[in-house]
Amino acid sequence: LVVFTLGIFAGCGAPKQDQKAPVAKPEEQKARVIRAGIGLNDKHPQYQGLLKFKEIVERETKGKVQVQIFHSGQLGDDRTMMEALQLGTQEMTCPSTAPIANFVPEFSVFDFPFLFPNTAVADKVLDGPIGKELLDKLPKQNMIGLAYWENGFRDLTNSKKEIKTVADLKGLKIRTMENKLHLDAFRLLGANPTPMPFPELFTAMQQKTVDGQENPVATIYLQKFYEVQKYVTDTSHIYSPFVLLMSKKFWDASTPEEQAIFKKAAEEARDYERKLNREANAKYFDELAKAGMTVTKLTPEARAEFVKTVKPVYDTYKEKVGADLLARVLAEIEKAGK
Ligand code: KDG
Repeated sequence: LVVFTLGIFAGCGAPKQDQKAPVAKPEEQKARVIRAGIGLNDKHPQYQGLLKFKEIVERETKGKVQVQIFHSGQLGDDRTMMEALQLGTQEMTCPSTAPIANFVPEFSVFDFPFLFPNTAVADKVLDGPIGKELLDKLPKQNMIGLAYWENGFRDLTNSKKEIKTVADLKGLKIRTMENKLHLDAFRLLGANPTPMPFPELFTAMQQKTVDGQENPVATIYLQKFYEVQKYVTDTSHIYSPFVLLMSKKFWDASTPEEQAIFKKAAEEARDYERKLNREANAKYFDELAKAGMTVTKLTPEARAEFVKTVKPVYDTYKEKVGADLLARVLAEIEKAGK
């Protein structure tokens, strides 16, 4: 009896011999999904930029490609997400160039301290031939670089004391991104730097595992770092570009028309993200003061001392990024500034 009953149930589920799998008409085919993950939260211009990217891609592909956005490190930290892109288990992310340098070392060339004089010059270099030359190195790492977005000029915060000069940094435990050049720059400044993924940072500051960190003002304000940090100084020591990255697996599985849409959407959303980001970075210093932080502006002399103290990384990292590449970046900056 048991065997008989099981036989009946098994028979129910089995497809009939003559039954064919239904063929979906093109418009009924399931949409392909881009899961885009970032470390920052949904208040940051980077998230707004991704919403713009989503809007363009979904409209132009007539819904055939859908974009889902995951903020606040829900899909992991920058390194984990880039590894997922390489494997094809996640489709997009948008890290700073600093963690990308762990995959393509040349990306550190944009992270030299006090390199870009302003955002207009940064745009010219990044959106020009050198920027493209670096993006073209990503496919070898199974990633596609769609466009440079902006994180911005990084400023310094801490919970211990006001930083007016290089000497004030002595011994402070500062979280940096996972990038050797950043670590060395902070060692030269006399700090005690420690690399840490972004999603762990807030708790580390709250629990005083680190004294301070450095990020653009938009991040400091929008991530509410003022709740756990007392002092902010406008060091602007490094300009951080973002790179909008796509998994090469997903890119290769897309039609040339779709690829063109991704590229165009990445660039349109870039202009929007940069605009919002610049507005945010201009306005949030005042907000940080209102939120109770002590805001310190470096005197020209103090700034000159910061510039001089970190200068040796230009020698140490020249060979690592390529002396020729660094020279060309410096020449482009010179040209763009004129
Ligand atoms: O979403 C991007 C962030 O994860 C990260 O790149 C932000 O500048 C950053 C940092 O300090 O980690």
